[in-house]
Amino acid sequence: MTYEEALPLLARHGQSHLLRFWDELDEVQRASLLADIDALDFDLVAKLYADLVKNPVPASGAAGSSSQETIEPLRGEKPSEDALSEMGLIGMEALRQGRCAAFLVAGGQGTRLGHDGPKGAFDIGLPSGKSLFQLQAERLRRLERMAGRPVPWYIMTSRENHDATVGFFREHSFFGLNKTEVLFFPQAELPLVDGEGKILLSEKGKISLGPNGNGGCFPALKQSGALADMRDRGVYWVFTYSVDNALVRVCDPDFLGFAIGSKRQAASKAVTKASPEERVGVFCLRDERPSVIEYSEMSPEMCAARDTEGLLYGSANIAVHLFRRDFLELHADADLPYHVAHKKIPHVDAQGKAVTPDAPNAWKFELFMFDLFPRARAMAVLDVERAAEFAPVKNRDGADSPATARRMILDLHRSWAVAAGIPEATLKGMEVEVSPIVSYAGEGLKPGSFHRDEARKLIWA
Ligand code: UD2
Repeated sequence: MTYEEALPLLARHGQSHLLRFWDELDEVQRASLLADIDALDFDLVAKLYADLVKNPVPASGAAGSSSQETIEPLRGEKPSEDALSEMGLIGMEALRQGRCAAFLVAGGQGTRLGHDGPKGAFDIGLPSGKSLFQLQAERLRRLERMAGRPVPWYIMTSRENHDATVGFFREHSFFGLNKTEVLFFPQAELPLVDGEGKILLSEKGKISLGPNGNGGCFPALKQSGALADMRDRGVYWVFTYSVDNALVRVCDPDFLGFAIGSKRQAASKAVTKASPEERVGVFCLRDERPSVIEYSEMSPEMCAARDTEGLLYGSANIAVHLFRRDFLELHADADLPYHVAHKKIPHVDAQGKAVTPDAPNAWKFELFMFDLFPRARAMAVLDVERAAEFAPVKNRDGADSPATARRMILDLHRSWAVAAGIPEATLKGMEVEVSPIVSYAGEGLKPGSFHRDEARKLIWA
């Protein structure tokens, strides 16, 4: 696109300010700015601004929202131990047949953590110093050893963190995985807009862009060729999950067996919501369709509602899903609803001065991956134990922080050591960490598996 072509296009959309600093830009900056303008869907941005900012409809699920939709709680299933181990055998057989792939959505910017690299590269402070990526890679390595074949791992990045993510895996030799089984691709971006719908500039020659939400993973799967690659490999189930759960059981055989047995197109894991204000989506039926309503869109009444068992909307989404590949192929281009968030976005103002706002100043538009659920005829929700499977790393400190995730992992591994026959007295005053390569979920451990490091007050396997 040339400057002369950009001018009328921007004028038509009221975005002429994007070329305001043209004369101050060098050739490289000009080419990059024109490329970004050429790639932008101005009609979509105008529609999102009009529908979600200018004339917003009440947040979905908010009490008294305009539509007359019905909303009811959707509770998960709790199979017995025996049933679950039966499901585990079915899931492991599916892994042996190469029917399952891991799909990590890792394009988020992790701003709440205050970490500027890819969130998966974050070291949560375990004695081993392993990053979130390494913990997940080693869980896959353990599964591969049990299944006797590799599990392909697709990783969605964003433009901001793609190179750093790929670089981190290369630096660590893919954590021992075969690099032909680890495939990266970026999701699409959307611009940030101010209260008037004007697209922000992050620098004089750069449009303020951000990843389009984890729901951008479906079109990205298709456009990157990853979905076709899965088909060529005979993948039938796509285990889709968030990078920032330090306890995530990647391609969990029990969950895979549960989904296979459900004969449904989609399945998800749930934990009991910890409190009305916990920042998690909740499962529900909206007009009878399986859905999740995000914490940012629940009304206070909905958060606080209780029944005899506790919170009425107490089945919390932990962003651990299984989708059938054919279901994803059917809906890769689904017109999912956009969600909007008011954010503090640094930018340059009309005078070209860099501004770091101390209050939200811009609107971010995002797609949510759980919005695919209503397109499934029905879905299966598996209740799992929070202490064993959900340790979010969201904030620098306090709740859902590296410290709380570290504590949860070490507590869980201590319980594995006790179950393996290590006396409590031996563990007193010691930290216990078990490598995922040695044990996926506490299986196969015996006293002989463990080593002691007195100096570090550490028992490890
Ligand atoms: C997510 C869930 C929420 C609950 C919570 C538990 C969604 C929409 N919300 O909330 O219901 O399960 O996690 O921890 O799933 N990501 C991308 N691209 C993006 C934005 C995010 O890949 O454009 C990834 C991100 O890297 C992470 C995951 O999505 O792996 C969730 O991140 P988030 O910060 O968007 O979601 P959060 O924590 O607000």
